[in-house]
Amino acid sequence: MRVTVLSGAGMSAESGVPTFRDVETGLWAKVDPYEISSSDGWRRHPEKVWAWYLWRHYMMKSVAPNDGHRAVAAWHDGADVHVVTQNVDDLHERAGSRQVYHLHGSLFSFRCDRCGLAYHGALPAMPEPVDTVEPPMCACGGLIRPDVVWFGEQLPTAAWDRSVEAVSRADVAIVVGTSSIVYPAAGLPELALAEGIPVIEVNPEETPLSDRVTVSLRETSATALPGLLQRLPALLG
Ligand code: BJW
Ligand code: ZN
Repeated sequence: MRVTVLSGAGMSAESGVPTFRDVETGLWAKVDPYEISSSDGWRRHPEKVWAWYLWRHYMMKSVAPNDGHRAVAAWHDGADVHVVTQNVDDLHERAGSRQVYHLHGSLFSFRCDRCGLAYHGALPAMPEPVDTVEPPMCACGGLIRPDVVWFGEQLPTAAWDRSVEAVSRADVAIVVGTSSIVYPAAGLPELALAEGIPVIEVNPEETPLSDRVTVSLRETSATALPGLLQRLPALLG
């Protein structure tokens, strides 16, 4: 059985990582996404963007995988599992998943915004958010940025290609914890459906995808994913 998991921020919510769009607790309840997570925002005020990502980097180092991540990792024992994630954390890998494709990059990798050189320098601890921190400068004069994908930027080609292949070859796609509004990632479940592959959505809330999927489970990831592989025959008939 080939299972492709497509995960978003809700996958890590029960690990204590805030989602983006929750009205009260979401990251973007406090900051404007197009100021803080776009290439234009970076050009306008890199010191604001850098401070925000240092805080998120610090937060992500202190969290642990939840039962949802662990369930997906355990599926590797009996199935060919591929994980396509929009998340920039490393919780799937830390739970033990092996074939993980990061569509929106990683918050554990940094590079120069001009020459692309990887940055391995120390990062200041940032337990609380602050307004501004000057980003380090590369020898070429560029600025060090997180290796994540902002609005208006292309997704990494290799991760995208592997994700498309993993979806196209899947027997079932499981979409977990994403609002399914950010493209091109949100096009992957549509691709599965167009190819006749069953899609199961796990999300406590309705999304624009909900009325098109094969099965919609209104549960959280840490509740629904343990045992889901065993439930598949009953769910898919
Ligand atoms: C639970 C739960 C629990 C809670 N269990 N579930 C108009 C139409 C179509 C496209 C566009 C358009 N205008 C512009 C675009 C393109 C744009 C886009 O899609 N915009 C739309 C928002 C309109 N896309 C791009 O720009 C992409 N690039 C691109 O298209 O390149 C081509 C191009 C190049 C040049 C010019 C033009 C085009 C890049 C997108 C990059 C997104 N980057 C971010 C930031 C990454 C770094 C970081 O982490 O800071 O990625 S934005 C943010 O959104 C982040 C996420 O990965 C992404 C998706 O969010 P996600 O994961 O869905 O989280 P939420 O918060 O939205 O949802 C959480 C869900 O979990 C909710 O449904 C909850 O109910 C649920 N949940 N608890 C299960 N316990
Ligand atoms: Zn450089």
